[in-house]
Amino acid sequence: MRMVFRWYGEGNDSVTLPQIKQIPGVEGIVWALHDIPAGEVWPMDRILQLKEQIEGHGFHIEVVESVNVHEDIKLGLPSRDKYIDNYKQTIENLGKVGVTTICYNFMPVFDWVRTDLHKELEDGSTALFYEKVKVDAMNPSELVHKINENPDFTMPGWEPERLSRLSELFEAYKDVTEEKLWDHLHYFLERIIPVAEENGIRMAIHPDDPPWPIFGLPRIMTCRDNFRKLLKLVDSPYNGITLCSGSLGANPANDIAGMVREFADSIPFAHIRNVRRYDNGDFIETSHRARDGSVDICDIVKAYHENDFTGYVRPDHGRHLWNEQCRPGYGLYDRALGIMYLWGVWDSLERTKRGSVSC
Ligand code: DNO
Repeated sequence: MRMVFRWYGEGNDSVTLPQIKQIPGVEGIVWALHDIPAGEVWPMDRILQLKEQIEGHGFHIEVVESVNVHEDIKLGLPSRDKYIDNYKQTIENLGKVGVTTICYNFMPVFDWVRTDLHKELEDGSTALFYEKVKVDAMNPSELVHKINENPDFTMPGWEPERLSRLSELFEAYKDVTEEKLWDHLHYFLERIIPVAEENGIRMAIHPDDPPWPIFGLPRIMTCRDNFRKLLKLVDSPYNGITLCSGSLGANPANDIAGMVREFADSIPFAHIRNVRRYDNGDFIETSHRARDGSVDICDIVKAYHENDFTGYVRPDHGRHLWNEQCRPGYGLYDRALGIMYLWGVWDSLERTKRGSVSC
């Protein structure tokens, strides 16, 4: 398990590289050029700039999260070829600087969705919360109306330029069934995986969060069967998964440790975090500790350990602790605590395996 930490870049993140340096065992920074719109090529000079900055603090830049996929590719529009060519060029550029893993997602329009970014937990900390009835009640036109009424209405993962095109996008997705979305993913992967392969980069798709359709839009990266299907679309070690225990954990039917055991060789990158599910379909993010949420983080780490996992791992969304002002879910403290929990489980498994006192 190779520990990495997501960082949004200078001026864009409350956490600093020197702070990350003091978290035990973090070897690399998970990064992206967040200001480059989906569909555009990541310029080499910008990549090199960030490389120098991150490496200057003793971290590697092997993991990128994410290179976002243009909506026209997900929609299967004729213009997709142009954006796929740009995507290939970005893969090549990233290959030149030693990137080995690219995380991406194939969620129509929205990335992760929550209804409350600062819901208070019983210990006084706050965390991201999803209230199912609220999202279920929001149909596309209501959503568009809400955004038109309040142009500042936004959520993390909702890129402003996508929001301004929201009604147009809902209209465009009207006829995109799950089956069509699969076809569009297939088309994309058939073209980019050979390029990833040539450049030594493993593509790792992120599950949909939450792992079910929202606002009438299809979502397909949701469960074990669908990951099986994904891996068959293009049979290559470069076609892989970012297994996110928190995203998949929102659905009680997902046996995440089982997925780790089945897909271990196809998981270059793991996101490990916990969520607490409620019977009505709501969920809240908790500390990483197994007993604080509904996801058995210990068993998940055990499953990676059994498979001698040498891929990258990052803690994922954390709670906001001790009045920390940070990007929702991306503070320093709870993610650092999460890392120590993951190392604790991992090191004790190592010790048991080796039967020695040293980890
Ligand atoms: C949330 C993240 C996601 C992820 C993208 C990958 O915190 O896990 O936003 O970065 O879905 O493309």
